[in-house]
Amino acid sequence: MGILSKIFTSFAAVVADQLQSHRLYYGKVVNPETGVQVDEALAVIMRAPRTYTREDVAEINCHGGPAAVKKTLELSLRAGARLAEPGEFTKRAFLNGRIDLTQAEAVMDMISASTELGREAAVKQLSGGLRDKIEALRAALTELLALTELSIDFPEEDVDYIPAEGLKERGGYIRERIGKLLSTFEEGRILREGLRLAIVGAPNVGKSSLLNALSGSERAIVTEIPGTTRDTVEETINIGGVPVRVIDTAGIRKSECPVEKEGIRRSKAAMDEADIIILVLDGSRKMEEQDPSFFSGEKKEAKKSRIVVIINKIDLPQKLSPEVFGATFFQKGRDDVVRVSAKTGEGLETLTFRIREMVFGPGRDHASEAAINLRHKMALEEADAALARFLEGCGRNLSPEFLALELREALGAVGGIVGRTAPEDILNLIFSRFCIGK
Ligand SMILES: Nc1nc2c(ncn2[C@@H]2O[C@H](COP(=O)(O)OP(=O)(O)OP(=O)(O)O)[C@@H](O)[C@H]2O)c(=O)[nH]1
Ligand SMILES: [Mg+2]
Repeated sequence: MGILSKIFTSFAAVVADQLQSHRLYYGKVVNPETGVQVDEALAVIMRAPRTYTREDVAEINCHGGPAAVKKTLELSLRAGARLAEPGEFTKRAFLNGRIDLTQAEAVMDMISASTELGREAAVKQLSGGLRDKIEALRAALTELLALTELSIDFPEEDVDYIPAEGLKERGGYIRERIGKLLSTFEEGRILREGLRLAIVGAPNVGKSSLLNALSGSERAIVTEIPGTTRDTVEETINIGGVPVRVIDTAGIRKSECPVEKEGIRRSKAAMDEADIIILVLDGSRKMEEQDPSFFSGEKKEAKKSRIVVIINKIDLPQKLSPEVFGATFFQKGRDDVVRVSAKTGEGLETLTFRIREMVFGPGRDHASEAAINLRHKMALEEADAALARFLEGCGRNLSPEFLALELREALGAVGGIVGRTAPEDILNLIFSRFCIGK
């Protein structure tokens, strides 16, 4: 407030100290040393506790050009303000109990969201979607702990005494809920970090054309000369709301040219790192002319569901016999193959649909209620392991004291997700990920 009164004069002729809370005032930013006006601006004072951080806040909205902002900032600093550390406002909001740790993380997700789906997921988390689920888990664990401890205190009496079977059943149910949350990790990772998708295939089948068609730009060079793309080309594209890092690669064939050989090595590396591989075939040429044998056996069994086979150039007369496929490509049925033309755009919608399905699961193309991140995953796995030991202990009729220890560990891990038990270094790690003051 003091700083604001030094550098801002309201046209409403109110001294800055007496500005009403949550009311926007029109005025000017002045250099207090010279009295010279720097900019016309709007200023607002928001008194605690109805603020983002639950502390008093003063904001100046000046004109957006870099010079006006820089000068206003400079005057504020000279008047006694300091720059916020990365994530400082959100950290204060967390420390003052306005939001929990999952909501603080959601602020970061929101700032870095590059697509609608990413934004939607961040909003859900920001409004407490994940926090509520975690709090419900904590409540269930606390209840189970209370029941377990009851049998420590009153081992012989049957005041509400729950036999081991009852404890096991409840414990099993909590594990199921943890399992459901854990299963959203992959989706959360993709919405936050983007999906890595590699386009691979023989030279000249239209890989670069496909990248260009998907991104709606001329990102990669396309020519009729086989071997055009030498290095991998990356572009982040919004595919049906999913942020996708598409990697166009050099066509794979036998080559003696050292440049091409290095390109091909990079193509294979991109394939290894990809979440989804798009294998492109040229429909206007015979299979023998685009030998994809490099591909078979390249990927491990577990990853086969992550491969989309595409026949490109369907606008031309077709020479690639579809029957070849069933045998060649992992017994994939013909229905699995997506037919497109990078030139006319035909079939690209089906491809988009297929990619979304791979992210959200078959028949489901919307995001989960709450999708967890790596920190949540590690904590949930810790809780799950403790619960597994608890259940095993119940089976062996271990003494309730030991069982309660496991439950306390699970509770600690789950509590850490919302920040009830998070140590300082974890907090610093989370907030330093913010690249701006927010
Ligand atoms: N008619 C038709 N031509 C296409 C289509 N897609 C690509 N082409 C043409 O095929 C040729 C090769 O296209 P590229 O996109 O450069 O192929 P590539 O797979 O990236 O080739 P390399 O980088 O050499 O491995 C170009 O002449 C394109 O115009 C298509 O759907 N229809
Ligand atoms: Mg290319």
